[in-house]
Amino acid sequence: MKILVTGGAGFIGCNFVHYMLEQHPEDGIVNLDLLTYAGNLESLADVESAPNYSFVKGDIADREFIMELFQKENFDVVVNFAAESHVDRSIVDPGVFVRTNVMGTQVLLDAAKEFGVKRYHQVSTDEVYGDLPLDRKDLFFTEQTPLHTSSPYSASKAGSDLLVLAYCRTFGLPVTISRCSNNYGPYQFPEKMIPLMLTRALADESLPVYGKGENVRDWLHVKDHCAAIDLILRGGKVGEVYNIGGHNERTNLEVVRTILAALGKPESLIHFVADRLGHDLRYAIDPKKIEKELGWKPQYSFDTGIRQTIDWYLEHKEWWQHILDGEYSNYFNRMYKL
Ligand code: NAD
Ligand code: TDX
Repeated sequence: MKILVTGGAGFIGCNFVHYMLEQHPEDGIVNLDLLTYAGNLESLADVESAPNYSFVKGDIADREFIMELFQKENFDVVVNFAAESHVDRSIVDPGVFVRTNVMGTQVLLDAAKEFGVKRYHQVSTDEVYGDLPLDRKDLFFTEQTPLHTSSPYSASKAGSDLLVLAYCRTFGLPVTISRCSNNYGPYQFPEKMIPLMLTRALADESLPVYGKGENVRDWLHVKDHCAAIDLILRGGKVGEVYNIGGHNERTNLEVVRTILAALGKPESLIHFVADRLGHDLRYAIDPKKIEKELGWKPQYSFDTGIRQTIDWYLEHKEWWQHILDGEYSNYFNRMYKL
């Protein structure tokens, strides 16, 4: 299979590229990424000379470029990770979220339709379902939960999901969608909560916890997410949505305290700051469908996954230090001698 992975230089995309090259060396991977602030080729330095992997710099919203690429490469499968992904940034500048997440997705769908792609997979999020109340632990997001978004980010992701389903119903495009909970693990950009708190705690800097730290997220190890997408590509039913999550709910304060304890840092580093606008209270996935239909089971509990993630950040200081220094953006030019 020849697979186009978009956004493969980002956090989940680069883990997916690693996962697929390990699990399916018979497949070819083309990684298309615009290398925005969130794209980092240093995360793929170990695979860049693999014979079945190549990188292309480009924009999913650039129609001419995308059409030429699809014509040249003849992809069997498209997995679309490319997106603006940070909720806080969507509150400051919603426009780029609509451009990349909605319009970029539409360009990819048109190309997939035009060139007869056999499967188009959209990587979506549980945030399209809105949030759940803190005092109703019995409620979970199922695939039937209505879309009810809160932030410009989640609205743009819901918009792209609806387009994907429309291209399936109207044009018969063979699509699948996955909606997962908060990912954590190696190579996550240190603007997201876990790596932000980790890297700041290591520097003895204050940890900005929004509101009272009571909001709940349902943590999914990125490797479990990659395994789930792989299963959907191979066995998922066309036109279906699959929720992915492993029942690992924690309040933000619990997560921050776990990180501090593991690093031997004091809780006095915690600073409660003004809440995020429109802050979703609780996310919690019901993963029964993917467990039952595709036999997916998460391998990581939050306790083992977070320990391994902390160790990874401790062992890969150079990777995140380059990001904090801005050095990583020079890597592309150095590697490709531009
Ligand atoms: P990320 O921000 O780390 O990576 C996004 C990647 O997309 C970057 O490499 C960036 O350069 C690239 N990109 C951005 N705009 C582009 C464009 N116009 N053309 C080509 N490439 C472009 O994001 P992530 O956390 O890895 O998330 C990947 C996907 O998973 C996103 O679609 C996101 O909505 C979804 N998701 C993420 C999480 C999470 O917890 N991180 C949870 C649920 C769903
Ligand atoms: O400085 C912070 N302080 C804080 O209290 C940051 C950055 C976050 N938080 C809180 C907000 C959230 O309740 O931590 C929680 C997690 O925040 P993020 O890491 O920004 O993730 P979230 O907003 O939950 O969204 C993530 O999961 C779903 C991803 O960024 C999305 O791309 C994905 O769709």
